[in-house]
Amino acid sequence: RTIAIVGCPFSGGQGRLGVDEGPIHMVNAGLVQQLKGLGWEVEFDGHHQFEDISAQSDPPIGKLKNPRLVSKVTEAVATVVGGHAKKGHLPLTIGGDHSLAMGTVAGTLSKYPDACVIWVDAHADINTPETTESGNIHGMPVAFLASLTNSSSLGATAVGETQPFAWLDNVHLPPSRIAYIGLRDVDAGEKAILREHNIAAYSMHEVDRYGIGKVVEMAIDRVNPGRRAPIHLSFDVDALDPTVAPSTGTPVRGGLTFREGHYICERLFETGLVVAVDLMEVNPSLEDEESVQQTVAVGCSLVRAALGETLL
Ligand code: DIR
Ligand code: MN
Ligand code: MN
Ligand code: MN
Repeated sequence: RTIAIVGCPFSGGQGRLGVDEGPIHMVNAGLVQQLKGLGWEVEFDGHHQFEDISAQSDPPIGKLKNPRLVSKVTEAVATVVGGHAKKGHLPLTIGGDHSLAMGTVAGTLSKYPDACVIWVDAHADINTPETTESGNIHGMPVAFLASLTNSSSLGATAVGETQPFAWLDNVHLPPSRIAYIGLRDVDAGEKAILREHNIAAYSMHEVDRYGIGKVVEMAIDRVNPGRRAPIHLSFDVDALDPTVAPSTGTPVRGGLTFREGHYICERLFETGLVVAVDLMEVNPSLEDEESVQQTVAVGCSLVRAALGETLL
């Protein structure tokens, strides 16, 4: 089996510079060799080069910041990820900010229309262009994927300009096929959306209550009842507690322990259903050097766990 690493040095879905360096640090830390060590063929032909759109030519649309840039980049990522999936390879996308998952999940769905998504994150990333308080698109990818919003609701564009994100209007991830683990910083508007659509959401409260073992089984059963559908794992490193993964743009205390994060990855791999993995939001420009090293190392080890590394 072959893994295709898609390195995505991209930060346009949020405001803090440096998250684009995440994939470069993870590859420099030896990720390719580590995955080969697990017995995989690994394809990596350098980090993705994105077309640049200057800030001046990308003013906000409604509240959305950098809409044209994020749309272009995520559409390109969808094509690349979908291309690898169609060859039977397992795309591993390293971010970069979590807006990239609009592209990765769309790519997965192009090959596996019945795929479900396990979204491991402190945040629900399900704001719509109406509910967003920050305007940062990394807080919105799930709303776009689940068609809770469409491009025509984005707000006015220039006369004659086509709506960015129109390409996502044909991507439909049913809300019944999304499960969250690790939530603890969910905006009021997002809570209403989760409730309205009865989305499977296991916050840190449920992790405390049932333990991570039970939570992962419940999450899989909610989105994948027969345990036959392909699984896309989208892991935001800020799901981990900031003591475990300090170098990330929006850390929130009270997160997953090192083992809880790894357990999720190990258990999903054991199902044999994982067809794509994302590891997002490592920002090597935040915190001191030791924190950066720690966060990069934990990012690599989460990926290894999701791709078959076992403790014994
Ligand atoms: C917040 C933070 N809900 C927003 N989201 C983050 O900007 O929409 N997602 N940090 O990872
Ligand atoms: Mn490939
Ligand atoms: Mn996220
Ligand atoms: Mn997050």
